[in-house]
Amino acid sequence: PFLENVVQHPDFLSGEYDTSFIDSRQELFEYPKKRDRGTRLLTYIAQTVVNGHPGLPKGKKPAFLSPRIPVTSVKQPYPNGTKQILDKLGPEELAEWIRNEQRLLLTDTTFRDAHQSLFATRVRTHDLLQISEATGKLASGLFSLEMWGGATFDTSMRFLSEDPWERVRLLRERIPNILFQMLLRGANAVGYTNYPDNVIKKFVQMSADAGIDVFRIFDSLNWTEGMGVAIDAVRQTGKVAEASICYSGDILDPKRDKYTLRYYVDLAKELERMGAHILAIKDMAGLLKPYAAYELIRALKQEVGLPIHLHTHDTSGNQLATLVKAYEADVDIVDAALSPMSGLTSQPSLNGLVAALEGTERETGLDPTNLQQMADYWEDVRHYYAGFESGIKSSTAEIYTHEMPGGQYTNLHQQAKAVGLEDGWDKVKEAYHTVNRMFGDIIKVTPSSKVVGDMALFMVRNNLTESDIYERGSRLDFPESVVQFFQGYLGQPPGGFPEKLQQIVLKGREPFTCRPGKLLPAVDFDQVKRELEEKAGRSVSEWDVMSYIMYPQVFLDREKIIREYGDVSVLDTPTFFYGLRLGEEVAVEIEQGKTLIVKLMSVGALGPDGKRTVYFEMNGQPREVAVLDLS
Ligand code: 3PY
Ligand code: ZN
Repeated sequence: PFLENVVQHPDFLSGEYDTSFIDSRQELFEYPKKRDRGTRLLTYIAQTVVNGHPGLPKGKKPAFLSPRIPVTSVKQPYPNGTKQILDKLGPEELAEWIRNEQRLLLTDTTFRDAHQSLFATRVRTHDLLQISEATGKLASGLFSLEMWGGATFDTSMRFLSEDPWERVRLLRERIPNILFQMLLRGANAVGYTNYPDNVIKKFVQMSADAGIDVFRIFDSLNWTEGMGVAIDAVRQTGKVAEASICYSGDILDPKRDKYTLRYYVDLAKELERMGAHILAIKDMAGLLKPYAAYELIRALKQEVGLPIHLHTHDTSGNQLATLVKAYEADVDIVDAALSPMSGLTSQPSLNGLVAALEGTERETGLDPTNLQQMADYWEDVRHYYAGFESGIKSSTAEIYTHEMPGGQYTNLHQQAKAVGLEDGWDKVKEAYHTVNRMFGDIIKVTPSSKVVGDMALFMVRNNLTESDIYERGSRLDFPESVVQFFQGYLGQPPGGFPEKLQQIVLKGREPFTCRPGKLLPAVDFDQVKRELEEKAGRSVSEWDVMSYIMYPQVFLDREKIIREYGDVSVLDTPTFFYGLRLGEEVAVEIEQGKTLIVKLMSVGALGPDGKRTVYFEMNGQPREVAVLDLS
């Protein structure tokens, strides 16, 4: 342990030591009682049994059926798919292939947006891995799997104690044939604020190295200047730059004259000039009505040379009709989710769409029986996450009024509840609409949607009306995200900021109109690495450094968990969320070929030290761990 302490010491690692290194560092002689992986996992399970998992009721582990994992033979090879086309031909020729393809192509969003929009992005890598080989073999005709980016980066660390990079690498090993697609928030990467240019470039390169093929890039205000660095970075990796226009308003409503058909066509042409390989229509709130989709896609097909990829959310219940009208207008690719993970704030049903188009000229070529097997799996697995479901039971045409993105709708609902505004949810939705108007009718998608949400919550919580803001604004402390937005940290909205409100919010601070990336100093990755090693007390990888740059505190919090419990991603999901029932036994594969059989025997009484001893059997041997009872 002494040598281990020396070689892991941050000063030693950074080379900042001299001959007094050992004498002057007492901590080198402090040897932690090394706890093996088994003990750490038992501690996690004991902790979950005694105190529950954050956000879930404790001590009530529901009964779950084993998920139906489709049986595929290891001998059955993976059929070639779009991944092989990209690897062989490169992005330009892939785009050409898409344009010439007779079939309507599909992206399955089950691994990313579906669970982001339905239950707060909680799906664990464990559950993705169990279905990944079957996905590669049964659905090899998909255009892509949207499986990373957006909120998954943050939440996988924050709530699941996982390494987001590991997720991509493990999935890539098991799905070698279908393109992997991520959602990249332009200059905001996978965060909520602009990053320096060198961070965006490196993030893109690392994502490509980890296994991402298609980068769906958007700017939360449709400000193309904020997208250029990311588009160029993707082009340099040889991967696919799919640039998005974010859809808001209603092109068929003459009263909504800010986001018109002309506006979108001009935007699309600009993205084509900037080097996009594919054009995405990102309808994050599900506002693109069926006949508007037809007009928009027809116009884009006429005026832009890029393949068109449509993404929408089914919050209104109208969006299968939108996909069908888009199909009639010759859209190239559309997004959908496997049926048990579809509908409401998620994407329309992939199984439903495939069936609807059967026998038509551009049918998808996907096998409905195979897709049903995959759907069966997700039907079972969704139950694990019931505790995170939003409770929203029906579609709503109210979406056309408040225009809240699918991924935010459920989240803001939770946030409203958390601050005691459950009854005020109607008020929050109304305030959201008001704030959007006050901000000048902006594009609302992460992170601009978060700014609108923060301001709406602020107004409801403080009982403020629109006129209160104008009359008493100089004495109000606005949320930090709102101040930053009006300063220009998210870029510039079409038509600029409403000046009066901007002055009220900024209180004399100077706004800027240039690209924030130009102002932000470049990050010194070596220096951050040293800083992180100091804080973490271990040597870290460049993947760790990037995760830390994106989410410093979340990364450090995860470090603590890993130190305490080890790698908890190896646990099955019911055990991860609910621990074990008395007498229940599970097998935990901690590495390939190494399995622990864990059985919960009993939970002891509360001791004078506030702890409970939890008794297990591990591989037949009695084991016990004591954990603090926090109740
Ligand atoms: C995200 O940025 O996470 C989104 O899903 C936006 O729609
Ligand atoms: Zn979406």
